[in-house]
This record gives sequence, structure tokens and C-alpha cells, in this order.
Amino acid sequence: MGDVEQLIVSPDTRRSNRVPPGQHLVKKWPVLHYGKVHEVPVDEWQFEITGEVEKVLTLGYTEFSALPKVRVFSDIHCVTTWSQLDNTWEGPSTATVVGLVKIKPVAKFVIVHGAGGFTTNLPLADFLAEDAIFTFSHNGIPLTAEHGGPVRLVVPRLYFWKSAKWVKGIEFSSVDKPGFWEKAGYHNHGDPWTEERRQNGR
Ligand SMILES: Nc1nc2c(c(=O)[nH]1)N[C@H]1C(S)=C(S)[C@@H](COP(=O)(O)O)O[C@H]1N2
Ligand SMILES: [Mo]
Repeated sequence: MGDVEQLIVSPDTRRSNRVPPGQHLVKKWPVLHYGKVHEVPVDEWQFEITGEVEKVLTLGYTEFSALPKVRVFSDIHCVTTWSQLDNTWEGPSTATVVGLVKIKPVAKFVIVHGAGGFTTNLPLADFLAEDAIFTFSHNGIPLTAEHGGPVRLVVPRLYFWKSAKWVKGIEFSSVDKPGFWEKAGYHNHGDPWTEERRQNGR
């Protein structure tokens, strides 16, 4: 999968203890999502940038995969307590994708849309973290549909539910809009290091 411009090491991988409180390591990467596995053919895949932007933009798979790519090295922390270290992702950084549009100054949140109506919300600053990436692959192998292929988001510094599978667009918003798991009781933010697991500590 050559032609990568930069290797970004997620800062959490440099901690002396890489496993956040209450987490345990898994050997095999679990598959976890609500509903079915979405099989999205690349010729039907589309990515829409909407909301508080000067001009909405829709990209097809060919255009999206032609964007400059980075390689990110990160750990995964799922709120259900499993963590997996040493993952490598490749694709455009979130900053590269955001750079394709002119966002309005009122835009403070990003609502990420996945297939089947899935959404997840995060502050623009967290979305633009240096290690946040739209990835086509995991450890050099194209992402399977089970893991959200052809393209998923990975936001390493937050619990993995913010990393939308089968991603189909981003919406910029001036107001926060809790997404699927957030409405189901997960924490609005999701920092694994302070155990932001559920709303109201439930
Ligand atoms: N579209 C979509 N993305 C999703 C989810 C989902 O239900 N739908 N679940 C999230 C949760 S809770 C986790 S832990 C990870 C799991 O990703 P994996 O199956 O590749 O391990 O996907 C996240 N992204
Ligand atoms: Mo999760």
C-alpha cells in the first residue's frame, strides 16, 4: 500500500503503561457494532461533507482514495474493556479531508455518519487530532467489511465507538448532536484514560 507521506505515532502508544484503567488486552481483534455488517461496494461508496461548510462536497471512492495518505500507529480501546495494541492504519488524515472544504467559523462539532444511519459526535478539535485517520487498511491488509471497510474512521485517543465503520460522511455543526451510542448512554466524549465510559458514570 506504498505512497504514504508520513508516519504518525499516536502519543498514547508512548505511555509507559499503554493500557488504560479497567481495560485488558485481547489477542484477536473483536468485531463489534450495532446491526448488520454493511457490504458497501466501492463503486457505490460515497463520502459527503455537509453542514456548516461554504459548499457541500461529495467524493467517490476513486477521488477519496487518491487523497494524500498517512500511516498511523495506534492502540484501540473499546469501552466494553478490550484493548488491542500495535495497530497500523493507512489513509487520508482527518485534517486532509477537512482541508477539502471551507468550514464556517461556527462549526465546533463533527457528526460522523456511517452506513445504516449510524452517527457519532465529537468536538472538531478531537476530530482533527494529528493521529485521527480515515483508513482503508489494518496492518497493511485492506479493511474487511466486518471491520468497517472499505473505509472507516479511527480516532485513537477516544474509545473506539467514536471510530465509525462504513463511514459515509461528516457533518460540521455549531451544536453538539449525540450519536447512536451516546444516545444509548455512552459518555458524550469518551476519553479512555479518565474512563469516560457512560453518561453520568452509569
Ligand atoms: N457504523 C458503526 N460504526 C461503529 C459501531 C457501530 O455500531 N456502527 N460501533 C463502534 C464500536 S462500539 C466499536 S468498539 C468499534 C468496533 O470496531 P471493530 O468491529 O472493527 O472492532 O466500532 C465502532 N464503530
Ligand atoms: Mo465499543
